Amino acid sequence: MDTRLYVITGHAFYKGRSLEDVIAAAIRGGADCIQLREKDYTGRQLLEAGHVLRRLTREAGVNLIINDRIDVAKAVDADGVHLGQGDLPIEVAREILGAGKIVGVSTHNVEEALAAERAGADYIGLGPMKPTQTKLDTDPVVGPAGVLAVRRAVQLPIVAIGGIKAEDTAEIIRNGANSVAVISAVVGAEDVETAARVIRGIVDRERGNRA
Ligand code: TZP
Ligand code: MG
Repeated sequence: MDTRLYVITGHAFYKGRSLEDVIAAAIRGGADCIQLREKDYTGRQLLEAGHVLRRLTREAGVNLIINDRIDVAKAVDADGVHLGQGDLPIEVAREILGAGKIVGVSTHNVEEALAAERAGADYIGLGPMKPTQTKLDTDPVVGPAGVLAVRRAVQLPIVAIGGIKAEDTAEIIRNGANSVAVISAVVGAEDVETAARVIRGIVDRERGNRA
């Protein structure tokens, strides 16, 4: 599951714009994976948003991942799910979703990264890179230095997350992350498309520079 700019939904940041407008702009700017994550949505609201995102992502040929909810992922025929440390285990998600689906896991250190790899995850989220107002219950900061340690330990694609802005991106990619995942820096931007394009450009440049 190679991705370069992984954009996660966050309706609180939309400034009155629609989900469809915000995510379509992010995709035009270079988002190549979209995750539906709305902690305060009902199942019904997630399903509705999931259908909108499935249409947009399918048209654009980008992956759609659903956070936490394997049932919603199955219902909208998403490309996969993203699981936290407390969510259902990877093998259960695979059993429910069937073959060929993407399963990502949130990790916060080398031990969790190794466990996710052993359990057969397709990629790991790693964070937070910085403190963030978007997820206040967040774990201790891993930081860009933590990416180096995890990169040495696992082969899996690393998607860095948490408080990432354009100016943080180069160091994170240089330290071995494949991709950055962002909420506020893209979906909360005045110009969503440009914000995505700037971050995507940095990822492309730094990955191109990688030995
Ligand atoms: N997981 C760890 S930090 C975070 C999540 C979902 C929030 C990321 O949001 P932002 O606005 O990019 O800091
Ligand atoms: Mg979760």
